[in-house]
Amino acid sequence: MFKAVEKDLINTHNKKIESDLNFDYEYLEKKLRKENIDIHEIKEKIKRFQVAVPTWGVGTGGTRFARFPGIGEPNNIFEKIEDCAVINDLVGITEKVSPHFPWDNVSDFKELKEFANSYSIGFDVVNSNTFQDSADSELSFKYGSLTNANQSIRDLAIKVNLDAINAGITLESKGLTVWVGDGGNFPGQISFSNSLSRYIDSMKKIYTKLPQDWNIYLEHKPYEPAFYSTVISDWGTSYICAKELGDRALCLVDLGHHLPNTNIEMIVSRLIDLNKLGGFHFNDSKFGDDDLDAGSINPYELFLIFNELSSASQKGKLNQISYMIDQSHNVTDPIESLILSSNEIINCYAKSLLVNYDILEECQDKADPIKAMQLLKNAFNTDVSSITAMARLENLNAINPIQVYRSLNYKQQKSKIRVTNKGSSSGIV
Ligand code: LRH
Ligand code: MN
Repeated sequence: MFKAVEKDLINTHNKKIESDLNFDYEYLEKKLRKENIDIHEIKEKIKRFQVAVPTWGVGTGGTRFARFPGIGEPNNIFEKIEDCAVINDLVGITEKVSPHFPWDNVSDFKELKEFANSYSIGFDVVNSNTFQDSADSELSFKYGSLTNANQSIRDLAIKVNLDAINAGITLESKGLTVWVGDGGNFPGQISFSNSLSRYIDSMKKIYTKLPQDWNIYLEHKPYEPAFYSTVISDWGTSYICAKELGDRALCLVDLGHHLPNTNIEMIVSRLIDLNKLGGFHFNDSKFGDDDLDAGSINPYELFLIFNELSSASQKGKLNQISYMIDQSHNVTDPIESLILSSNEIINCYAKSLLVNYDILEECQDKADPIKAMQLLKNAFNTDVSSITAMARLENLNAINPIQVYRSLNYKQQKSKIRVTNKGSSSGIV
């Protein structure tokens, strides 16, 4: 660790602001002690939290209209891992990256594993891409991948997933996320029934090839790229398919994959009770699958999701959950956005640890909504930044990661050695 950002540089910055942090931390310690909350216990839990960074998130993202790459952009998986290591050296909670195949394909995955090791970066759940055609492919996923009416195209989509698993085995990953954009743009275009049974049939062929210690994560999404019907459009369909596949098939909740005003925290509670919650793609949105920075639009919703996770965890109902970020950074430096997003996520987790869930349940059973709301709002309105910063300091990471990052002039430095692609192409990556 600290190959991307020197430990001494971080230490120098921390020294200048450590006393302010101690002041804030001691003040919060006293405040929480009055509520019988042990700040140290929370800090230790914070130190064990990890969220994976998407390799496709460190390059500037775009929309169908345009993508405006910044300077010093990473152009391949090795440069992307360098950037992910910068984030982790500064925040300490993003030790793993979630790769995407074939976007991150290399000729030697062992070499990639060693390269990442040299930065103390590991590999979390891998993602398969059957929503784009590879340049040399005769067959196309234009009319679907795992659900395509053409068996050879379904077989190709299955192969893309098995190749992702093989890459992941070398990278010591323990899971595969399958998101398919399969669907139709017009009434009558696809058979709702046949496409679903073809999906389950194809996924069974992938599931049987899953290493015994792996999980497969089914990611639902209501629309885009299909704009009339999507085969795996909601959590219910995802749950039915995961149940059909087996115990190691779980549901992944991408926060942006819900229609406006959907109560996502209730979906999380349902999937926990159904023992099928497997993971998250954290981001935020105002309208559609905007892939904005987590906690940037609706941080209270992110808190309420952790509220369900922490109350279930305290009741021993929570499986091992894969926390990942899935964002598209169109107008910011992706490294800064990922630093801020990881901080928003861990702050919401920390706030959820301030809630006394036994008292909350009493309020619910006594039909006292005001007291229940106050319990949640008090926790949400508590500034926990001194706890998450103290956890970073004690892990030798940066108290103020953005300040240290900006002092590096990192992208300027990288622009001297990395190829810069001029012009604004379109597309999310
Ligand atoms: C689909 C999605 C999926 C990824 C892709 C980059 O919208 O959320 O998780 O494969 O974005
Ligand atoms: Mn996603």
